[in-house]
Amino acid sequence: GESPTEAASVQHRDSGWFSLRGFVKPEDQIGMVSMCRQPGKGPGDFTEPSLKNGAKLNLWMMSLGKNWDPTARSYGPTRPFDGAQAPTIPDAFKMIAQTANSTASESPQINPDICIVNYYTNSGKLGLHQDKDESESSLTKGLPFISISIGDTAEFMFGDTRDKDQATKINLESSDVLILGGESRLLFHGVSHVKTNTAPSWLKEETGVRPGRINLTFRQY
Ligand code: MD3
Ligand code: FE
Repeated sequence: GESPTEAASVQHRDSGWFSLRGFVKPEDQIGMVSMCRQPGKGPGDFTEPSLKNGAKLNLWMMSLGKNWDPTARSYGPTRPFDGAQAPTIPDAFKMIAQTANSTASESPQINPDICIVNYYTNSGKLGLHQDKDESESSLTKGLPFISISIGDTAEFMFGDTRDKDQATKINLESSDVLILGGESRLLFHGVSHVKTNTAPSWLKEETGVRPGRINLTFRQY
């Protein structure tokens, strides 16, 4: 069969932006979904971040490697609300992200120490925001983020401002990889909505019936 590097189509947009469509192999997509479920209801499992205004995003988060605390906007070995240690990032995950980076982009390689896993239900969304934190050294070092999408397709938006109407919208499908380096690291970005019943049928059959989308973002701080 085709190797992922042959099958994937690479696109280069603005400075530092690379995307690969169809990069993650079916068996790896299945493996990633199963592994993301392993923490189960144990320590470090998915939690629903609460927003100050009480709004619902229908988005659940899990941090691997280190914990990201969205309220304090800081990193640590454990998460503040229950003291749970972040599960380790599986080597297989790192390998897929790094291979995508070296295949597609001109960005330097990263050795990810944190992987943020977002699970969106079919009504999940994430408003336009920047990933720009004082504690980030990745920005000054010019290191990229690597994002992998699995499951239902998302309409992803990005732009130079917080204005939704000016944002560019693209679909992120199961197996797509985005690499955000250089100036693209500072783009405003978010998920406008998830498209019901758009995941590949073999993925749904293999991983069960829970609909929605998983996004894994690999970062080195
Ligand atoms: C573009 N996650 O976790 S991933 C996030 O689909 C986040 O779950 C979205 O935004 C998701 O912070 C988008 C792709 C992504 C990640 C970081 C970026 C796109 C980016 C940083 C700059 C520009
Ligand atoms: Fe983000």
